[in-house]
Parts: sequence; structure tokens; C-alpha cells
Amino acid sequence: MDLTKKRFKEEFSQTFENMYAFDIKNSTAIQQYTALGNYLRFSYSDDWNKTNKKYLNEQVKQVYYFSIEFLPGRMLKSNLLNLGILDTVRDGLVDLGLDFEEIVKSEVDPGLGNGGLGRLASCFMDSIASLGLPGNGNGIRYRYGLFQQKFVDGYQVELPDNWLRNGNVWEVRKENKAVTVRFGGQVGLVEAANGHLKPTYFNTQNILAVPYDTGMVGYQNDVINNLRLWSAEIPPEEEIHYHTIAEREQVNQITEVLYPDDSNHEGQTLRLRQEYFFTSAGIQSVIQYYKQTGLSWQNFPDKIAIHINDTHPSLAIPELMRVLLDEEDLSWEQAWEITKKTMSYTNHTVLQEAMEKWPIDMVKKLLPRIYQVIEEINRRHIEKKLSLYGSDLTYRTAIIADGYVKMAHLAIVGSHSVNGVAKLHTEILMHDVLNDFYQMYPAKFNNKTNGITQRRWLHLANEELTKLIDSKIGTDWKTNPAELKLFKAFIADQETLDKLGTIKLVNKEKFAAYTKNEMGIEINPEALFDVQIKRLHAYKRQLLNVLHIIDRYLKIKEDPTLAIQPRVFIFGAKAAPSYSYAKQIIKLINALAELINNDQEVDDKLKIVFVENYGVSLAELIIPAAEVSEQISLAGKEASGTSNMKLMLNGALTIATLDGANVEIRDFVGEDNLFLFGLNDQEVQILNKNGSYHPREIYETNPRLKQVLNTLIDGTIPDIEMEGRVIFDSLVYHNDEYFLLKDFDSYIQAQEEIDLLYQNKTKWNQKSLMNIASSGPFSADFTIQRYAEEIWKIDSQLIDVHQKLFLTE
Ligand code: GPU
Repeated sequence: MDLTKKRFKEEFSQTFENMYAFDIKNSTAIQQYTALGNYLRFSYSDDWNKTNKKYLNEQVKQVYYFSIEFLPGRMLKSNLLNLGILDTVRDGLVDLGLDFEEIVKSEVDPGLGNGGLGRLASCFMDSIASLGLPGNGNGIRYRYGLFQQKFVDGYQVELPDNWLRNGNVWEVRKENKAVTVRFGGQVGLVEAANGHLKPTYFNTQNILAVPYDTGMVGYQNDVINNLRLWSAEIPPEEEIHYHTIAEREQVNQITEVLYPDDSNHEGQTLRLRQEYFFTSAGIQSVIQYYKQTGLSWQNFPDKIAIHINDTHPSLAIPELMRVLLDEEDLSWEQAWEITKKTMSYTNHTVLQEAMEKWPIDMVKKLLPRIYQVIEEINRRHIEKKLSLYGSDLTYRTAIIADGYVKMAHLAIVGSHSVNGVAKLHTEILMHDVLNDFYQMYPAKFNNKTNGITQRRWLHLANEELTKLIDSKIGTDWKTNPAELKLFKAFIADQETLDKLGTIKLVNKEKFAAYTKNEMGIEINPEALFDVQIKRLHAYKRQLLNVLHIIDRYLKIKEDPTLAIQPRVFIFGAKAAPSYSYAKQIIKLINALAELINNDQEVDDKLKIVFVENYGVSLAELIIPAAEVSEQISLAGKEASGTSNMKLMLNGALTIATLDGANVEIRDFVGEDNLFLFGLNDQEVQILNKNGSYHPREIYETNPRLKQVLNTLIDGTIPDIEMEGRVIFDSLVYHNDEYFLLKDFDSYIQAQEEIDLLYQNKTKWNQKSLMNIASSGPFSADFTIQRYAEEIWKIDSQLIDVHQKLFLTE
């Protein structure tokens, strides 16, 4: 976007006065932010409109990314960067006497997702627009996002996230594009004009789905795609039927709040309502769009791709069938061909507890027509496969079985592509978790390793590192992240290595200022910063990290003069409110922090910082300051992980199991530049199969580990009687499901290697540089390029080939 500083200052001041009718000098940061957001939205509205029109007029194929979560982070800076006016605006604001960073901070961070899955969706939206690909997001406009986390006496307390309190400058309400979503009622057959019997719905509850659109600004390419989030309302013409506040509330509830469960299925009706609500609304709006093209239904899959992000939107499959059958009068065969060709599905987990299944009665009652369609899909599936695969295999793939509708089965049968999110994850899907389906549909399965947007996670979050890279290898890496590998040429350049160290130190100082001001914890920026930031889950093994910290603490207490590498252990994690074990681990970490941080003898040698309310904005502060990246899930459990990629990109060294995308990180950066430990997934499988794992024996025979574990129950750590006992028992007596005791020794050993390496700053910085320079392949731009070419079959609309991003690994 062309904008001079002079013009910006004039126009922005004018916008402010138009909005508020007073002088900008007397305003608050929130008012300045609001005016600036509005000013920007006005400035790109023309490109937004043009992008939409171009897609329609040229009838290009578009993808619709259906996701029950989007976790975009603050949008002001990223929009400025992508519009190409970050520096102009920043300088202009300084001229006006305003504080840019204060303005940036006054934007709320929309928490419309839980973690990796939602953040991936937003990284993808950024890459889709930046590659000039015609693509749109489809999701829910939650009135309240993921809860705000507070610690009270070390326990997690959840507060509502009223993120819309001050409005939302980026969204545009489009009541003219509203559609009706129907729940409940009965299905009957009524004779249509042509004499056919047609399914007709009676006594349904009709909900108005109103879209709120947000522009997804591409990186300096004039492309503005659309993220459409739906809000539930009472249709004005139905107001008359709503007599009580409770009845009205029931409607608002549909889009009231995000379910706070990450990788865990809680089978509540309201969640099923949410799932149908946004998929039905999305499908209907796609259909409305398609009808404008005037093309025949057979061409639908040539113009539309619909991607379902995990199974939460998988009702899109029977919903598209329903519309094509009941509203557009297609035959089953025609509708099914179109649906399968249109739909593609990503699986994000192998955890059994995360697999969605809905009780038949619940689906029947809430969505009677959809249930009929699913029954018919299932009937035909079984009928077709029985003779080919025999009854055992075929019935294991049934969509309806054991009283439930199995959503992953529906998603696989009803789509043409099924992908995992890292090589290892896809292997496990094909050969283990989804092997029955892999035998039936080998060609559907493919891998798309996750990625992250380097624009937010390097360019914006770490401006100093960005400048250093620019000064060494130029700026082409910004549109072709593979070019980051050129940075490897500076592996022996002392000046570059020293600069890397200085930049890291400055970022650490910034984080230290935060912990001091916001948490009252003083940390030494010269200590090693060790970071584990992700949802709290037993399988992610934050507890293994804790065992290591306790081990260090005991060592220091035994010999307070010990020369040990000072470390700050940084945690950020929310636990699902109903996940009591995870909450007990939070309490343990906080109690341990209380003990260690206040122990004079320990001093700077060991500190724990558990940040409250970890989210995208805190990630942007922590990741650039990180030196060690903890990626220590039990092998075979983490589908991919994405913080591993962000931390690597910012020069942290990874300590990892061979799980998820860690495997590919190892492949790119080389074994010498990260620290591997622990069981691999094969070894885990064997131990699980032959039942030969006895954690109690390890406890009894490993004195060091025994001493560490005993601190959980012997009063060493104060105020955790209950939690300490539960955790101790889970590890020692209840089988240690995630093999912490088994992996303890090798984890400690890897940590000792880290301490040793850290003594040599040059060697450390060399490995840090290798990590930065090897992270290009994990750009979401590449991931999206592969989705676009191999699954969606959509093309970039950028005319200028120099603007296009090319994968050249
Ligand atoms: N993931 Br299923 C979530 O964040 N939430 C979920 O409900 C499910 C998966 C994560 C995976 O745990 C993580 O390994 C992966 O990197 C991420 O999705 C994106 O694929």
C-alpha cells in the first residue's frame, strides 16, 4: 500500500476526530488503537472488495477452511506489516506524540481457540492470503473466548474472556448474508410439484446465523481474503415465539463461549449444536456464492474445495448432501460424487479421548434429517465394502456403531483426502490408528507437515533478529523462507555469532522486565532460559520437566557451593477446567516455584516462572527470549507440535523426543544441533504391548529418581499434600502411562549436555544459528503450497511471478 508519513498523519488525525469529536492529544491508547484500526480497515476495504470480486468474476477455484477455532493473535501490527506500512505508521505516530507499543498492547488478543489447532488455522489464513491463494476461513464468532487464567494460591482459576468489551475494529457484520440454521423437529415426506416425495422438515427451531467478516491481509500483495465467523441470533420474524428469557438465552448460547478442551472430546449437546451451526451456515453461504456463478452442480468441485480442520466440522459432509438432495434435487449418486470431491479432512490427533463420537439419540433428536443422511451414507458404505473386505474390517469402519456416530469415520468416508500433520503422525495413522481405512482407501492418505508463519513469529516478534538476517542474506527469505538457509554461511563469523548472542540477551532482558513488573519475580538475563509453552496435558509431560527441576534443586541444596549453570525454567500452560490431573500439575509447578524462588541458598541458580494466561501475545514475548525449547511429549502422542518450530526459528535449541514434527526438525537441523532423548514410538509400542513396564521397579532401583519423587510426598514441597500424593501414585503405582520414569535418566543426561554446551558461547550460538537457518522448511507458506497443489487444486492469483512464493528446498 502506498502511504506517505505526511498523508498518514493527516488522514489518521482526521479519522480520529471524526470518530470521537475531540483532539487526539487528550485520548487514551484504546481510543487511538480503535481509530487506527478503523483507519486501516477503511484503507484496505477497496482491495478487500476487489479481491472478492476478482474471485467471483474470474470464477477461480476457492478453498473454504472450516475450523471450530481460529487463534489469530493481535492483528494491528501484522496488518501493518502485511500492508507494507509498519514503519511509516510507527514513525507517523511518534511524530504525533503517541506511543506505538502502548497502542499495540491495547488491542485484545482474541482467544477463539485453545492451542495448536486454532493457531495453525490462523497461520494458514496468513499464508493463504500471502501466497495470493483464493481461500476463506469459516468458523464461530464466540462471544467469550478461551477463559482468562489466574493463579490463586497456585491453583488455576478461570475467568470469562469478554474480548468484545470494546468492540472489534477488524470485523464487519453482514446481516444481508445471514442464513437460517434449523435444529430439531421432524422429517416427513411431502409430494413435490414433480410428483416425487420430498423430505420436508416440520417444527424446527430456526436460528439466524449472522456472519462477521474479517479481512485476511496478504503480505504486500494487495490480496485481502475473508475470515467469516458466525453468530447465532433469533430471527426477527420468530421473535414472537420466544416468551421467556431462558428461551432467548438458549439461542445466544450457541455462540456464547468456546469449549476449553484441547484434544479432548466432551460430548455435550451444546457442542454438537455449535458444530452443526457453523458448518451448516458455512455450507449454505458457499452454496449461495456458487449459485451466483451460474455453473452446473457437476462443476462444483472444480470451483469449491472445503477443508475440515479435524472432525469438528465433519457435519459439513451430510450437510452438503442434504442441500444437494433436498434443496437442489440432485440424485444421491450425483450428490455423493460432488461431496467427496469437494471435501478434504485433516486429522490432528491419535489420542483416543479426543476422537469425537456422538450418541445416536442425541444426533437424531437435534438433527433428524442429518441423521438420516448419515445413516444412508453408512448403509451404502457397508454394503459396498462388505464383499471387498469381509465383515470384520468393514464393520470396524462403520460410521454408526455401538450406539454412536463416529465423526472421524464420517470424515474419511465422505472426503477424497485424509492427511496427518507430520510424517510420523501420518505413518501412525496409516499403519495403526486408521489402518482399517488405509487398507480401504490407500490413495486418500497423505502427509502435510504443519508450518508456522514467519511473518508473525520472526518478522514481528523478533525485529532485531530480522534485521540481522536481512543485513547478512538480504530480504528474499521473507517471500521465500527456504532462503533462510543462506544464513548458514555465517556459521564461523564471530561477529554474527556475537550479534546473535546480544539480540538474545536483549530479548531475555525484555522478558525479565515483564516478570519483574507483572509477576514480581526477578530473573537474571544471563541465566539460561528454558521454555515449555503449550497446553497442560499429561502426554506433553510438563511433569518430566518438573522432575528435572526438582533434581537440580536437590543438588543445589546438597551442595550450595556447587558450580551449576544458572537456569530459568519458563512455563506457560492452561489446563482444561475439568482436567483435574492437569490442574494438579499446575499447582505443583506453582508450589515448587514458590519454594525455589524464595530460597536464598538457591539464589540465581534456579528460578521458575510460570506465566499466567499464556496465549499468542505472551508467546510473542517468550519465544524470542528462549534458549532451550522443551519438546518432550511421549513419542507417538504429539501429532506435530508447532511451538517447536517457532522456538527453533528464534534460535532456541531443542531438547526432544522423536515425536511429531521433532523428527523432521532433527532431519533438517541435524542431530548435532539438538538434544534427543528417551524412548522412540516403536519402543513405546512394544512396552505397551508386552506389558513389561514396571515403574515401581525403576522407583526402587534408581536412588536419584527415588529421591526426586519422594519430594512429592514428604513435605519438601510445601502445600501440595493432596496433589503430590495423586501425582506420585500415578507415576509409581498406577503404571506411569506416559513413561516418565523410564525416560528420566536419558532426559537428565541430555540436560547435562545442554549445561555443558552453554559454557561455550560461540559453540552455542553456532547451533542457534543452525537452528534459525534450518527452519525455513517449516514455514506455513510451504505447507499451504502443498495443500493448494495436492489437495485443494487451487492456484495463486498473483500476476507478478516475483511476488509468488516458490518452494525450493
Ligand atoms: N491439537 Br485434536 C489441538 O491443539 N487441539 C485439538 O483439539 C487437537 C489437536 C493439536 C495437536 O495436539 C498438535 O500436535 C498439533 O501440532 C496441532 O493440533 C496442529 O496440528
